[in-house]
Amino acid sequence: QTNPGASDSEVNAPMTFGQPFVGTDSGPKLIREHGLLKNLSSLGWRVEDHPDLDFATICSRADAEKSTRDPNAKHSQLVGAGTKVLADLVEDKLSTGRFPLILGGDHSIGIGSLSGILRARPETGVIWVDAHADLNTPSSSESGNMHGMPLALLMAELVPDRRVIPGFEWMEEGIKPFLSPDSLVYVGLRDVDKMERQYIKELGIKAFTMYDIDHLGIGRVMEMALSHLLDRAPDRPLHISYDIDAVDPMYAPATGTAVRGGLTWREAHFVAEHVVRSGNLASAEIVEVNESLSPGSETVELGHQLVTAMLGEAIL
Ligand code: Z70
Ligand code: MN
Ligand code: MN
Ligand code: MN
Repeated sequence: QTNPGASDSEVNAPMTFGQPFVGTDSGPKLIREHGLLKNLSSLGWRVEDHPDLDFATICSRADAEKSTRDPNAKHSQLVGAGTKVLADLVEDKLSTGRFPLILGGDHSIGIGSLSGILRARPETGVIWVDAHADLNTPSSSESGNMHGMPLALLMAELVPDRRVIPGFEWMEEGIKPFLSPDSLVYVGLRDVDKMERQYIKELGIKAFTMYDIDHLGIGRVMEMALSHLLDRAPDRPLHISYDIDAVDPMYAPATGTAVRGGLTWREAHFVAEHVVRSGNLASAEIVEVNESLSPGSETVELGHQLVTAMLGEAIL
């Protein structure tokens, strides 16, 4: 499968403030050093390698403006400032016809990526591959870590006015990016908080947990996931947000919140390979690779392979 003349824009978003560990910002650099550019070129992409977003500078300005409100969203000024910049960049790449490939960083960057995507193409369907639901609101979160909140911040049903979270006032300006609960599908869930479980049920969000993957197999699960998003809107664009912790820690130990009982090496690849085959994939993201938590493991290699698969590499 090649993409002759297709243009891809690699956006590097080395965010760390959405979670407690250092090292999550090394993901883009390591995946790039693995030969990603050459790989994507040989798949037919014209790659535009965007320099790393400089969150240290963007966020230090935000830090100086720190508010006294306490929304139980740690570093919300920093995450807010960083994701605002990412949203503008992703929106711009999409509206000029490019395919944004976003390398994280922790999963709080999803707030920025999806805001940009939904402003450019509000009808986008989202496949969220993760051990976690990332659906906490600042008030439901037990940790206060913003990488556990991106999807809630995008749903009007859960956070109707984002101005209550310091740093996120920008989400209420201009086109407000909201994700409809029926435009989201989860794959790989196995560590869901009590309130998240309630939200998933109340909002009727389609979720394929590890139980479903054991029961039906990954092939059937991915068919059902895509048919949920595409049956009623066969031409809509799709976005995949791939948290490396969806994969079993046997293969991807270098991540902040490893949870046993995840996707195998092949299941992890299949998810990416199958989404590409729909022909609707318009943007992709990989997050939470943190080499420093398990140095020398094959996690970076896996992350690199999953990105390559999401950009169209097939076995034959
Ligand atoms: C938990 C929380 C989370 C990623 C951990 C964990 C969230 N539900 N997300 N690792 N990527 O803190 O809200
Ligand atoms: Mn490699
Ligand atoms: Mn996540
Ligand atoms: Mn996760």
